[in-house]
Amino acid sequence: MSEGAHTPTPIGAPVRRFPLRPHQLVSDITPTADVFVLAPIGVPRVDVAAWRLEVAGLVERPLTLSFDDILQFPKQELRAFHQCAGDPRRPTFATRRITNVIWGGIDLARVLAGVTIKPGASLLWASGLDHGEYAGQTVDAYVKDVPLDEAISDAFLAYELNGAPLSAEHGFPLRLVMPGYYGTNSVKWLSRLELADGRPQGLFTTKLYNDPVPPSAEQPAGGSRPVWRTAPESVIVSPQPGQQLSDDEVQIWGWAWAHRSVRQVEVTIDGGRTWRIATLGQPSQRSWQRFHLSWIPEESGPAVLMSRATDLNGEVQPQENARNAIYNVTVDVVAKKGEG
Ligand SMILES: Nc1nc2c(c(=O)[nH]1)N[C@H]1C(S)=C(S)[C@@H](COP(=O)(O)O)O[C@H]1N2
Ligand SMILES: [Mo]
Repeated sequence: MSEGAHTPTPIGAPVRRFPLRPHQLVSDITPTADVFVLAPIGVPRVDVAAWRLEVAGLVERPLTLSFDDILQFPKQELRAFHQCAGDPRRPTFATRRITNVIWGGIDLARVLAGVTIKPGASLLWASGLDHGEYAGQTVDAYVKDVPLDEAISDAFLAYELNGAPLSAEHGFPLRLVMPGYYGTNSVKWLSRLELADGRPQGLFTTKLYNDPVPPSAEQPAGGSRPVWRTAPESVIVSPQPGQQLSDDEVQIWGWAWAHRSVRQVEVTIDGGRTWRIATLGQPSQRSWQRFHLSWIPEESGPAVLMSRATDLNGEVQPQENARNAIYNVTVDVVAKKGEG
């Protein structure tokens, strides 16, 4: 590789696109055209022949890989939910930007096997090629970090989405995917991985994407926590808001997900007074899980349906004021039987 001056990658216009509402999440695998796009700094136009991935930092043997080098590893697939945490400045606002996709690429561990990690490395930094203006500030790269141990066991380098090459918007030619983590950690247009012993000091790991943690006995002044592992969450897909139901049996169904899968979903048909345990499917790899509950409406009038997920650690979806707050659907029941 030539060591010439670094020409900044040309950047196209920013894109923010969120096509689907919860009741539109009808397929298990979200079609690529319906996958949200978050490129707030802009979409880099990468010349794949000149593109390189550097692996550096606390390693004995730094690496520089071309796209052809990446393609030499046998291709793997990863089914995983893909969720945007929402505006980092509004951590308690639920946006429900959720999809479920199939990534094609390789486990990060395949690449790290070649570098020999030095003692003390605890975080993996990932840099994207986008640069420009974000929230009134100038940034020269999108840089994120994730815990190294979990990156070694879980992280994926993706060059395909749902069986087709990654589009420019989704991170061409290569992106990081941290399954079970909020989408912000899955750095697109990946150019550099660095193993480090502390957090990077950029905008996206300091001022942004750190949730406030309330004061506690251990931390009297309170603190902050990186937006990493996905909190338990669920949405009802059907029935949809405003739908008219009769008193025939209906299937209430939807999706539930969490960092390391959901162990229980409960559904209420009376606005939260009583909860019933829904039937819950197993995740395929790191995908979301389908839940369903059959219900025979009895009384005419509006009914408020909600679902709430519990993850493997026993953490339950909160009612409100949270990114993963419970979603509700009001339906209109018109009963035929037993009415005058
Ligand atoms: N380089 C880079 N990677 C990025 C971002 C970004 O702005 N720049 N946005 C992140 C955020 S906030 C999300 S939610 C996901 C969105 O991925 P998608 O557009 O492919 O759906 O990419 C993440 N990776
Ligand atoms: Mo996001």
